[in-house]
Amino acid sequence: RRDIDVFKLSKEISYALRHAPWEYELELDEEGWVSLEQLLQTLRLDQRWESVNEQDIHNMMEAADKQRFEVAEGKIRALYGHSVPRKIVKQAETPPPVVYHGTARRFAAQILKEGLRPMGRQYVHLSADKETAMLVGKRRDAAPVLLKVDAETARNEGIMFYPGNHTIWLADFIPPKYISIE
Ligand code: HQG
Repeated sequence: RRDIDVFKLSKEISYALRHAPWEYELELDEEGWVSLEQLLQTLRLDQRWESVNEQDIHNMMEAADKQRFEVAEGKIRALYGHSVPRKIVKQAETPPPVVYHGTARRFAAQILKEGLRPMGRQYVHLSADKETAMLVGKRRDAAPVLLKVDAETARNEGIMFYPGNHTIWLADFIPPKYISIE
């Protein structure tokens, strides 16, 4: 059996479950779940993954720096990051009073003016801690801007927040009045 590269596997499964399930003949349910067995079967059609099994999925999740997926009752879903046309249904919950968003310097002025938009994804991605937000921003800029979101006021004024994983929070849109530079 050839060794599975769990990092490449994570990238492929992220792509399948967040962006293009139809390329794998998968259909997400409204909360983003698919059958784990169906996912494994479709992956095995690719010779890189011909021997992939459920244990590999667990190894992949253990080895990851972030909690990207959830497995339960024979199903798997991506916890955040989706761009599929049908919006994944999330249950609103109370966020921490302050959440953060790391972004590139070149985007900061526009965000402060018009708010945080989901752009290519379904939801705006926020972080409960500054470190995570900075890492997110560093994907786009070596010296990212750390934005602070007054989630407590936003929530009290009707903005909904949804849990992604234990550090990531999602929102539909964050108006500029709740955003400041940290
Ligand atoms: C920016 C990764 C101009 C926003 C990460 C960001 C995260 C605006 C970019 C997760 C804007 C969108 C998501 C506005 C937002 N004007 N720019 N009004 N509003 N932006 O990748 O939050 O490793 O879709 O600041 O770690 O960077 O894949 O969102 O720079 O958790 O698991 O538009 O994806 O997780 O970029 O990252 P993205 P994100 P994984």
